[in-house]
Amino acid sequence: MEALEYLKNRLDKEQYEKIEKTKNIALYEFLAEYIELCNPSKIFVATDSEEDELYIRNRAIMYGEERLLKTAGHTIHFDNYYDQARDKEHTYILTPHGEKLPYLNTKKRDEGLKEIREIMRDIMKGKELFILFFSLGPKNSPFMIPAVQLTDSAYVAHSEFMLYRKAYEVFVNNPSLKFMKFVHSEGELDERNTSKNLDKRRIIIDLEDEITYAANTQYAGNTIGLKKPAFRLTIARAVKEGWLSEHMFLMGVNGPNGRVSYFTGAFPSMCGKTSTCMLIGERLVGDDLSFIKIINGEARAVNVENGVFGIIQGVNKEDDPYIWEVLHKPQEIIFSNVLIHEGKPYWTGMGEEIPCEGENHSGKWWCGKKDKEGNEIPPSHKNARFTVRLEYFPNLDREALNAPNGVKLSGMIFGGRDSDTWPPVCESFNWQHGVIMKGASIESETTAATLGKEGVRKFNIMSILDFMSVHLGIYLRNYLDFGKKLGNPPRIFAVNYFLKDENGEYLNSKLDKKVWLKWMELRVHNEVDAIETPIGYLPKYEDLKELFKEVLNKEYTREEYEKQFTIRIPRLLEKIERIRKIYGSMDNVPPELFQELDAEEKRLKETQKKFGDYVSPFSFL
Ligand code: SPV
Ligand code: MN
Repeated sequence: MEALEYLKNRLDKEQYEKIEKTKNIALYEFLAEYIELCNPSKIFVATDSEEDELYIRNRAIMYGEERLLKTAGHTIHFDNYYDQARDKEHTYILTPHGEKLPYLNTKKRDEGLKEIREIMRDIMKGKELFILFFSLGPKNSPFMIPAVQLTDSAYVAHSEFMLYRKAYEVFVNNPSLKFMKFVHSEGELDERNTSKNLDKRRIIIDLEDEITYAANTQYAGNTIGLKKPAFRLTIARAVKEGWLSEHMFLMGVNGPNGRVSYFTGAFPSMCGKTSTCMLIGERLVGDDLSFIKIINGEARAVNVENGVFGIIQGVNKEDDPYIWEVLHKPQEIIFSNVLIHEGKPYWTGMGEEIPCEGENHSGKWWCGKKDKEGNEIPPSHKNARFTVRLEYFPNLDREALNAPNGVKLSGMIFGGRDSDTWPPVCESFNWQHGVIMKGASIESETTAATLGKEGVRKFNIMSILDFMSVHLGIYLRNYLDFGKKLGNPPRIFAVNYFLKDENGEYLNSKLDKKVWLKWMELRVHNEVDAIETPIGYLPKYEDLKELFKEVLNKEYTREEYEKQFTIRIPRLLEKIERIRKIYGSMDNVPPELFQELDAEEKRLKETQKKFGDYVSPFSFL
């Protein structure tokens, strides 16, 4: 009880009592250790009360991390000009002896802990520490992972209240509660209230103690412990316990006669993840992270979160009516790294004229302004975002969001930006085929929005590569085994919204994805037939023709269908070769992976012999 004694000395009576009420000794020890290390000058403990939440909102304004905008409830937060995205380079997974992972940086545990402790010593001097309690997944459910966040950023604390389920009461009701731990400090701030010491920016993931650290950064993808730091912990925990923690949206697709079927979807960024789960007329449950567990013999899924930290670039009235509506109401919204002019937010691609002056992530801004490197600064950063609660969305499936046992998962969708290989939609033969040939084979072409060459294919297994805190082979082993435990595992689909013809023209319109979803919905209930091809099941022309008419009131021609669904054998064979090479260079890869690659290659080569390089879907009838 030394820890409790220590806390009594460091906290005001009112704050101390909130902690003491939990009777959680592990919590006392955690808090005492990090208060001693970071040495804040003031400490606030947030319960689940409205009053405590309001205190934090006000602190964000008082400390200048957020500023009020014209519309009630709207605020703006800026991150440092060089702190606009996840810092992969300075994110480390700690491993016992510094063992390497195929794609992420690792560090020897002792050394990593020593380094972060040095960086964090006295880092909160002069600052206020916020102690916060949340749950990953629905509270008091088989999915719940309780979590405690320590942060000296009122912006981070405020964001978490919008994005996660409050859980102080859960702690109070269960003194032996185990929890994940997140420690963040924005470090010293500059005159714009953004993190100053970016050279000491670190994100450290300690899988052993299930604790993460973030220092000298404010960008939410680095600092919101429950989001991406936690995700690296939950991937590892899921592998240990035999469930799935995925970088996936969760949505309900409306089927015939009031039926709703739930799908998860994994897409690399800028490949249609948000636009799919926000489709007009369907049901949003979550846009970023899902937990999937087996309950009573069924795969069931929940949204880990309770809010959206979404990309704002390109959000306009026509393409994103739901988001547009949410962003234009007087309700709690944090805009980050957009342009502010006369108290109003502006962003690239909003479909309105953008003023030629204002304030943005670079400070005072004007059209044509250049940065230190000589690059022209756009009005809003391409990764500028909005933070809101899910409850604001008119398309939210409230019941699904709050269901303690989640929803029955009917299908999983994998997609990437692919101009020339995959057809627009394809169903795998079975779980193993889908896991390997769809999920584990995702590649996505780089866009003009990222640095480097355009159109380069980047491997991104399950769109989770940035967070892959365990060895890929072990992750895949768990995935394959997960399906084996299910009598009727979710169907696995691949989609590609970016297929082009030989002249470089897109073969599909933005809205076609709705038709693919409706087709998948019918497939999971065995209500439409499909064509068996070497890469999986493709839709039949007649079914799509009917769906295009019904869903989009569009005449879908045989010619369009044939172009879109032609099996491009040379491209598919090249892809198999690339994927084989990637996994071939690793150890510990499940042998099923190579078996699936070989089998698909064989099927493709046989088809090639029979029909040539480019095979019309009609050939298989
Ligand atoms: C992503 O990049 O996948 C995001 C945003 O969802 S971040 O929180 O930065 O990870
Ligand atoms: Mn994400």
